[in-house]
Amino acid sequence: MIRRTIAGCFLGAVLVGLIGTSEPAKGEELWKETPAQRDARMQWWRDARFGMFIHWGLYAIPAGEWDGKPIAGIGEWIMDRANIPVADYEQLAKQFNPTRFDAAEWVRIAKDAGVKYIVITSKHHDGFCLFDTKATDWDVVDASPYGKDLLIQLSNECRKQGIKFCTYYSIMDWHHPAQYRGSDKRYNPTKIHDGRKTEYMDFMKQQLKELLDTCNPEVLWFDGEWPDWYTEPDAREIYNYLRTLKPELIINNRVGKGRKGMEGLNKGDQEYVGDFGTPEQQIPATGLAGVDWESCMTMNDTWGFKKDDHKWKSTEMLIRNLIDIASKGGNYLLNVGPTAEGLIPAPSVERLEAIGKWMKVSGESIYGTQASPFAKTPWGRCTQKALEGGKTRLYLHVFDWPADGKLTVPVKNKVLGAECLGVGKLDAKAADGSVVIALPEEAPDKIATVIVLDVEGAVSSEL
Ligand code: JFZ
Repeated sequence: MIRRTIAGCFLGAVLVGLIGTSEPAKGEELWKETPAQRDARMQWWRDARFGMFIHWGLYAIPAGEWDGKPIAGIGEWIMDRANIPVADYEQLAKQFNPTRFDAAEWVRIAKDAGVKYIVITSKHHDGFCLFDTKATDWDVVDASPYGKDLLIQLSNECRKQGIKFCTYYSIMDWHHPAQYRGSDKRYNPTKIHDGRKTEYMDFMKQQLKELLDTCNPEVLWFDGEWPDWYTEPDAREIYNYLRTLKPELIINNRVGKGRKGMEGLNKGDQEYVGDFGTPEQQIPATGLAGVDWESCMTMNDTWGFKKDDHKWKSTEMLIRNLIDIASKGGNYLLNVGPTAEGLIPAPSVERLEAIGKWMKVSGESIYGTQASPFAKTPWGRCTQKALEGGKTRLYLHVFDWPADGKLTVPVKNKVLGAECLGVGKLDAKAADGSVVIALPEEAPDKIATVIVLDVEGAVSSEL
């Protein structure tokens, strides 16, 4: 099942040859690849631009309520927020029976929305595993009546339907016996029992290898890296371990301690491991210069399902967020929190369908594009693609339809043609150092209409 690139096999073979084992020595610097190697590894991810996050676990059962009281905050944190002892929380597993879970349906919903990859929680902070781990019985197969590995089903279905399977893994673990609550009796951040760190590092490695062997994820999306006992050298060990097992694997910045400055990779005095930045619930104003990044965001106010959270963002906001992020050179990881029965909530499905409808007409303005060349576009956003022969295709996402029917684009390049996606050819002429495109009277899409403008040469920012 595990596929490797030729370059990856070669790298792996050299390493095995050098150190005589598949596990690299501590300090081995696998992340120091050439820019060309890195570009090749990141290519599919950069082109994808849109992914679906799935936060699913036992917390979907209480769904934001404990002892008959609503618990404030994000749903997957209920164990911490309601101060639930481990033994009480463990009782939830006996009720976890998502009989309505249908992997094919989830992947269909994702694919129809236009996402190119999914990232699902394999283990959140509560430690409960959605896969059949041999490292503990605290998993869906051993502890729940459902009794089947959820991630194998989903990963198989992703491959069948042609989207990438990726998985989230929390380093902080409120259930593992090597970790315990701090003196303030909070779960966050955990402390580690004296002398038990190696045990926990080995536990993580065992689980991560199991995930690679059974689900073969394309991205490992770490989280919960902030407890003090987990250090940057630990992060390097985990990063190297994984890239040795699967050289083409992509790993987010939360594997290490470099999550600073809009959660990009802080390249100041120290070099941190991790392949992309992870701004959370925010879109960096001008992107993150020099690093790959992905904004993860919720559709309402929680990641894990909460039955009383109805604060859904509008379809307009979600589509414009996707465009905004692409125009700044990032990816959008949009979350759903399925119910304990295994259903993606209807308001999420509706919104994903609407995004999919927009993507069917205008998706080429998102996939495989680069950040806008312009600092300012008062009517909306812009993405671009390099065409053969040094030409440039600009995708102009119009949010505010000009009342005079003229779209002014600040380029001096020779115009090769213009078109409105889903509508047809438009007239475009040079005028006073800009290009003016004659638009239809009414916006064909009130949320965002995409105008394609092809020009000679590269476009440099003048505004
Ligand atoms: C983390 C998780 O805690 C959360 O449950 C969710 O999975 C999200 C995607 O990632 O969110 C965090 C983590 C740390 C902080 C804030 C949000 N923090 O330290 O302020």
